[in-house]
Amino acid sequence: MHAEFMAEGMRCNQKARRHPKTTIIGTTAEVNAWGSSNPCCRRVSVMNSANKDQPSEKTLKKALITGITGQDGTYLSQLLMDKGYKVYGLVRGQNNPRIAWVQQFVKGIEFVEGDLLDQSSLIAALEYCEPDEVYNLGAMSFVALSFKQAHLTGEITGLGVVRMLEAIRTVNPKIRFYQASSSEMFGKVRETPQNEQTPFHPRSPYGVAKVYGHYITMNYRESYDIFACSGILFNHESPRRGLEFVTRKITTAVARIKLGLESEVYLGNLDASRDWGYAKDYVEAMYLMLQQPAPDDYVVATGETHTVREFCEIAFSHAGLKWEEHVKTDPRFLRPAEVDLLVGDCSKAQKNLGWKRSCNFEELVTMMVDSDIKLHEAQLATV
Ligand code: NAP
Ligand code: F7E
Repeated sequence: MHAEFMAEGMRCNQKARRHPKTTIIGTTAEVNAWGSSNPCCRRVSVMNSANKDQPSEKTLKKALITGITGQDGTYLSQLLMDKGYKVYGLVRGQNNPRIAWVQQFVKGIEFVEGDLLDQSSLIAALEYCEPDEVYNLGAMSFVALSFKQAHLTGEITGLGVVRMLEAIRTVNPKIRFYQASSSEMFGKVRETPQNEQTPFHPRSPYGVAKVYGHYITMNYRESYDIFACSGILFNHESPRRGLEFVTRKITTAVARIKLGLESEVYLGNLDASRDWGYAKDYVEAMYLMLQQPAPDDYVVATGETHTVREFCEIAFSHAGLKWEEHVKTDPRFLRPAEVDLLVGDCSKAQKNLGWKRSCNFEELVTMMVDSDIKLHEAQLATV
């Protein structure tokens, strides 16, 4: 029902685009653009000249986020709204059920339809939103799946970037652009720790697609003077992390085992080492990159690395469990090529952006375990 309501809201926004005298800029002044009692129009409001308390259209910064329905999209949209931005979120598909999930965490985003596979939808989204900044977080982001859907991953995660950059070049080359690059680009690492100068050696179709996205972002910056930045972000996690990623798979399993719903969990390579940080800290770095006097690329990381095994140890022991009694391995979760070790050197981001993390590894793991236990307890209470 909720998702239906949101989809209806998007249809109304399209209507507004065709209404030349309607200025759609905010979410608080509850003046309906069509004077209708249709609930789908409640989310769209009009700035009216009598409403002096609201920021004017000129001063209100606007951002369009792709990947709004992902982990980072929810944290970034909240951060930008707290800073007074009007936030638009690009959503793909018909009646995307993830909209309702986003709305549990953030209220006031205006959703617009669009798909990184579809050039014309990106142009239309930019024409409608007129953003000052675009954050391109949309991707097929699950490395394991990228081996099974290599072509699709290239289309979304790689070519999707050039589609958005072309849309920016066409509609307004002054729009500032953030590309979600990834430590997966380092792959079979050439040096440790990895920094902005470390050569890339991707080990998955996802990593390869991200390398394309990274270089095309750099190319549009150099060729067309677009303010385009790449954040080379190392793994970042949170209670909102997708269940397919190893950290959340482990913390969900801990919660379910603790509550007697399951007894074991099957994982792949326990020796893989990752530089894991907290997603809420990392979206701050994205925002800071687009506020600098000149565009550039930055590594964002903690500088520490931990194995999947260490993650298990802390997660299970936090819940009073012994990980060895519950964690089993299954070759189905091994990858055709693995990234063995990642650890980032974020000194440039610290120095130029003034960025620093707020949460260490143990705090991150225990926060995720506590959150999953609470979530499962709440679910059990409703049964
Ligand atoms: P995520 O939770 O997997 O979210 C991915 C987002 O991409 C979802 O909102 C998804 O929307 C959207 N998407 C997928 N296909 C699309 C398409 N064809 N058109 C438009 N949107 C599409 O990812 P995340 O963890 O928030 O990461 C955000 C970005 O940072 C991604 O680009 C990821 O590759 C990159 N990154 C992540 C990490 C990390 O550790 N989290 C590290 C480095 C880089 P649907 O709801 O429609 O599926
Ligand atoms: O795997 C190992 C697995 O899937 C981490 C994405 O956000 O970060 C993420 O990519 C490690 C790998 O994340 C299981 O083999 C063991 O070595 O949580 P993950 P990822 O592949 O590092 C980068 C920076 C991104 O850009 C990506 O978008 O854990 N591992 N056992 C397992 N992984 C999973 N998923 N499931 C297991 O059972």
